[in-house]
Amino acid sequence: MPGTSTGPTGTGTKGFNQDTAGVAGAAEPNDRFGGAAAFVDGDKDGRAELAVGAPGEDEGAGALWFFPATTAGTTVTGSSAINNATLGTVAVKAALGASFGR
Ligand SMILES: [Ca+2]
Ligand SMILES: [Ca+2]
Repeated sequence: MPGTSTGPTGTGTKGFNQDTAGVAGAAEPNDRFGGAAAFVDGDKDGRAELAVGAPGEDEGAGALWFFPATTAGTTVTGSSAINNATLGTVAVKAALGASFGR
């Protein structure tokens, strides 16, 4: 949802899920994609990338997706995903992406 000088606007709102072209994975029951989400300027370029968790992915192992930020906003192009296999963590009911600490 874009922001304006007077606040957020629905015009130009984008939505992503695992069935969006260019997004890794497939939408399945109980994925809980979007169970946690945060905008973080991880590369400190002044634009916030979107991090999305799906704690129910792979029967509760969980996974994370990252969407780049451009001057036109968040984009699927160049998005990536990580899961327990990527991180070398436990897989069973780890619920990776259930929340993002503050
Ligand atoms: Ca899935
Ligand atoms: Ca950035």
